[in-house]
Amino acid sequence: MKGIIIENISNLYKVIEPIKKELYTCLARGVFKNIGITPVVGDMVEFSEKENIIEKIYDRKNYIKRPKIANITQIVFVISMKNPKPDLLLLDKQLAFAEILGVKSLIAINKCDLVEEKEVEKIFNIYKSVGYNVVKIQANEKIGIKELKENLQGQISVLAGNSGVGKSTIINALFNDTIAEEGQISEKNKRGKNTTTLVKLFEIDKDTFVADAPGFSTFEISEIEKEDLSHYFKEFVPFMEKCSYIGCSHINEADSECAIKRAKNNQEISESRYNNYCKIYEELKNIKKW
Ligand SMILES: Nc1nc2c(ncn2[C@@H]2O[C@H](COP(=O)(O)OP(=O)(O)O)[C@@H](O)[C@H]2O)c(=O)[nH]1
Ligand SMILES: [Mg+2]
Ligand SMILES: [Zn+2]
Repeated sequence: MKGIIIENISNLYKVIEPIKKELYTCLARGVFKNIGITPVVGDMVEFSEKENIIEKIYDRKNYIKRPKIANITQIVFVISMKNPKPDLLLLDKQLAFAEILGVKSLIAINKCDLVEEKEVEKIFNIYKSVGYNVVKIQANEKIGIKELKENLQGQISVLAGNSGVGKSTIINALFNDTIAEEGQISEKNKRGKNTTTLVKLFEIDKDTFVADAPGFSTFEISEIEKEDLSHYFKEFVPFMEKCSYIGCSHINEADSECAIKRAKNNQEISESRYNNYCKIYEELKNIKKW
């Protein structure tokens, strides 16, 4: 039988069989350890129904180390307008990470009730004009949840964002909308407010999974070369080839030589995105020196 691992507690794996939606609690075969691979949440696996043993792990489309999760198709970056205030440097770093990973990004701007509309619009427009999908929500009142849900359809999404931005509230709002999933709600509530480090996939609709992944706010982009960073700021790409020098850093070069700086001056690239690019570039430079 074929299934998807939706939860892992020590050596036990909860596997959902996607057609009948039956849940199986499985062990993994010892052979995986020998070949240096352990099943993780998100893995598509072959398992024996009789013995409840995972026999095979299908090739992964992608894999994130912290938290351990495989085969995601989308990351939902949650920011809140207030408490905590938006951290756009972190967001831009995370968006670059998603570009490297090759998964879709969705930005959810939460707690829109706590500030004036024009503040929300400012951030919305920065990212909308880059070409990202952006939704404005107020999770505690379930405002905007329908549009959010439309953007989750058919995807395996993981929610990322600083503590307190509203990730758990969003997951609950998504569920309350799906009456058939009551079993999963109560299981969720049982765990209460404990800050658990476990990743768990929730099926909110057919072929639609969402994971609340605590700790999924620090990203490893340190592996990338600073020279490659601009490729992952996707609105920079069309301008890059018009820079005078190959290997233009888009920082120290004169405005007359750098098409990205010119684009920033003409407001074709947002100042906020450009400044964060410079900050991340510096960070990467310092990591490498170290
Ligand atoms: N005012 C307001 N508060 C919210 C909203 N969404 C969530 N909250 C509150 O923000 C706090 C943190 O939410 P939580 O879901 O635990 O954040 P998490 O740490 O990202 O999982 C809770 O007290 C929520 O009730 C919102 O849209 N507006
Ligand atoms: Mg939470
Ligand atoms: Zn340049």
